Amino acid sequence: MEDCIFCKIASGLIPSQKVFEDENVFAFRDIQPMAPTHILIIPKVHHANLTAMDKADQTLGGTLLHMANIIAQQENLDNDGYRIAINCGPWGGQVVQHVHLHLLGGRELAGELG
Ligand code: DGP
Repeated sequence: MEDCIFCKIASGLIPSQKVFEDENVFAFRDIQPMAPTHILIIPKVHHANLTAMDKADQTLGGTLLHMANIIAQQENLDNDGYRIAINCGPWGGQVVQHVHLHLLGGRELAGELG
């Protein structure tokens, strides 16, 4: 999508600290990290948010979750633990309108889910 910042990051138009890339998924470090490790995992195809994904996108959703698991292990987060979050819509705190998983770790996490 033309005006989407995460589409531009996934296509390399905007630079990022890339962590992982394959044909479907792109992962990069968050520009405003909330934890020592804060990685965003996105599909290359544009979906504005989780609500915009439907039954046909189930496999993609599973792929994103699987990649979060793999990246968490690569970043050595799996032993102490980590958090995966998806913000959806204004009350969910979503700012960028391209579906993304936050992978947070490297410290003990508290907050509303803690
Ligand atoms: P959310 O609130 O769930 O939409 O989170 C959006 C996240 O995206 C937020 O933690 C900051 C991050 N972010 C926004 N713009 C950029 C960018 O240009 N580069 C990187 N690496 N991260 C960005």
